Amino acid sequence: MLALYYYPGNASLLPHMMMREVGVPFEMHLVDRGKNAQKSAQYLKLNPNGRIPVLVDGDLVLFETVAIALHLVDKFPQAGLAPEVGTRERAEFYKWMVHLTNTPQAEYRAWFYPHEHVSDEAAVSAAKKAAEQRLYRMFDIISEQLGDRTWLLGDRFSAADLFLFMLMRWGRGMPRPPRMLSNLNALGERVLARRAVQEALRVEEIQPPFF
Ligand SMILES: N[C@@H](CCC(=O)N[C@@H](CS)C(=O)NCC(=O)O)C(=O)O
Repeated sequence: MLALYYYPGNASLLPHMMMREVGVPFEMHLVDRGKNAQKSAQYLKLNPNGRIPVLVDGDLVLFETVAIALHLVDKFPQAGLAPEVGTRERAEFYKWMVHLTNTPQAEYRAWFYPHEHVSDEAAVSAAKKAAEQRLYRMFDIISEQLGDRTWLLGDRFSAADLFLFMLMRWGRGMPRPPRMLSNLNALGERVLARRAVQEALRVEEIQPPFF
């Protein structure tokens, strides 16, 4: 049985939505951030970085959201969450998954945890503002790349769209949230309309606004 270590709305939401898309049975274990459980000795055995999520698949223990996502697309190819291996579309899929994780997702760390990026307490709010400006630029570029396509890969829905939805959600409290870009907003609505996504949000007790 697959087991996901999660906290509502955290990066665990991507594998959670994916497993609901697949329709596979899985267990969910709450990592109680209110009690800093992600830094507990027990959790650090699963992820020595003390970060969420972790996926346990038998004796395989995986950390890193995108590694988990890629493992799920490979393990459940019938779910069609990624194009076929070796195709041009698959390469585009890799591009988006890697871009989303090492560009906006990484930048969000600087926005959510600006104190980790500066040694001077007085510089924290400037560091957050700078991260915000970089995030705006990143979402502008994603929006330009998306253009009038339905999904990041064009006509084909993939896990990359779920990933983008989660990242848009994280920015919902910014003065200029990603949804203000009309094509991103439309993609967000399309993702939100999926039954698997609604189920994941319901189970995590996430309330509107969703993104
Ligand atoms: N690169 C990691 C980042 C994970 C990450 O930053 N998770 C956040 C929640 S979204 C977390 O665990 N924050 C709590 C902490 O850092 O103590 C991944 O993609 O899995």
